[in-house]
Formats: sequence, structure tokens, C-alpha cells
Amino acid sequence: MRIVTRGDLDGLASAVLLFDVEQIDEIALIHPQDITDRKFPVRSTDILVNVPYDPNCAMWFDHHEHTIKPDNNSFKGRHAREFSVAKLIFDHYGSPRHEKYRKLVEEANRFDSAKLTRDEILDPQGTMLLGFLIDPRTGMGSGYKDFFMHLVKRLRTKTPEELLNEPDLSIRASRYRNNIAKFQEFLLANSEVDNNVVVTDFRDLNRAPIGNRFLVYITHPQCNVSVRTQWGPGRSFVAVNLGHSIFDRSCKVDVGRLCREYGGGGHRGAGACVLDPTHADLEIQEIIEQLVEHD
Ligand SMILES: [Mn+2]
Repeated sequence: MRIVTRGDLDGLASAVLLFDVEQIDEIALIHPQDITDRKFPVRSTDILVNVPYDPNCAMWFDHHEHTIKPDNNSFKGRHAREFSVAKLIFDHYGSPRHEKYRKLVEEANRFDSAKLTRDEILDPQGTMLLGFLIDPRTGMGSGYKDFFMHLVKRLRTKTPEELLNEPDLSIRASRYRNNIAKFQEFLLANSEVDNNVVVTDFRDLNRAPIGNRFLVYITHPQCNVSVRTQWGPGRSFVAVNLGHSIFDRSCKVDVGRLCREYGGGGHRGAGACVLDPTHADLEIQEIIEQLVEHD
């Protein structure tokens, strides 16, 4: 079977679990929108993880809200409100083989629901550091698909802490660490604040700088929600990411629902959509207006 997921920590932990209980011979990393837009051909042997449902799949595990749902729950797998899909899979199988991954699943759960401390953002260690290193939104560059496959294999026998001591990962970790201060400067220089909203535009850059997506809530503690815009491959679309501050949880807008109005998705605290460049600026302005809290 093939796992079809997104290349983040939740996808990684989920893949590690599935390898122990299903016959997996391949992993495909995609953007969830590829399923919604029917750009990714789903096979009857696919296990969809952390991405929207497709009726062709063999199994589906997800914790996001969707407009398209399987008919009267006639699917194999599980869809429920949970902090991570890794936790859903862990509970679904209840397998003794998964016992050794309990800590990994708990940490993936905390990472995916962004329950992180300031120190874990500024100086992450262990699973949290691994989470930032693999997250495509951190901007560590190309080759992450191969890197992801390697990690799935290695995490089956080693802990994240052990892995981070190995040469290839410790090089990545130092590259990441050396960029934290630079990324903070970048955020301060390229963000605009509109009331409670911080908007960071990455579109002027040829290469997005390296840094984790939560740092903006440290550089802009006065805001409770962030908007990040950047070019998709070949400038064919504008990718927009919205997120509630993980320190100030007062934003009342369901940003996943807001993104769905623009063809995207997500959940209450985080969402993403892709916009046609010809009217992206107008739509970004509309999105910001919906996020601004008027007193
Ligand atoms: Mn997830």
C-alpha cells in the first residue's frame, strides 16, 4: 500500500506507525489541496493521512474539517477531532507494536496543536526540533521528500534525540539554529501590522528565509493572528497561510473556514489557501479585513 500524506511531523509520526501495522511499500508527499483540486490521482491501495478524503482510497485518517465527506461514514480508517492524526492512528489500532512510539505520538500531538513554549520556539530540542526541520514551511529547501523517507525508516529504530546526533541531522540542525536570529530580523522588517493582524509578505524574495512558522508570534506579541503570503512554484499561484497566535489565543475567527471560502482548508487555528495571482492582492486584503477586530 501507499501512504499519501503531507511532509510534516504529524505525517512522519503517522507513517512510522502505519509501517508497523500495514504492508507499506511507498510514500507520496503532497499538498492537501492536490486532493481537493483532484490533481493527485488516488489509487485503491492508498492510505490517505492528514489530507482530504477521496472515494478511491483504501483508508483515510484525518483530523481536519472538510466540506467533502465520505457518504455515511462508509470508509476504512478514522476521521475525528483530535490534536494529531498520529494520535488517531495510535488509538485506532491500539497495537502493542506501537507502544514504543507513545512518546513520539504525544509530542507530535503537542507539536501539531502548537502547544509549545517560547523556549521550544526559540531553541527547540528533540522531537520539536525534528518537527521544525522537516516542516516544509520552515524553508529548509529541496530534497525534503527523500529526507522524509529516510526519517521514517530511522525513526522505527531510533528516538528523535538519537537521530539528531547523527551527522546529516546535526548539520541540518545547526543550519536551522544559525538562521533563527536572521529570521527574526526578516520578520520584523517584512511584516505589517493591521490592528490585531500581522501580515508577512515573502513574495519579494527569491528564496524564502529559514525559520519556524511560530517565530512571528514572538516578534509580534501584540497580534493574535498571522497572515503569510508567498509564491507557489513558478509563481503560478500565491500561497496564503493563516494562523492564530499560539501565545495569545483570543482570535475568534475560524481561519480554516475562512480559507475554505477561498478554496483552501484547515482548522480553527490554522488554515491555508492558494490564490490566483491576478486577484490575489484583492483577496488577501479581504482576508485581512475579516481578521481585523473592530472595537
Ligand atoms: Mn495534522
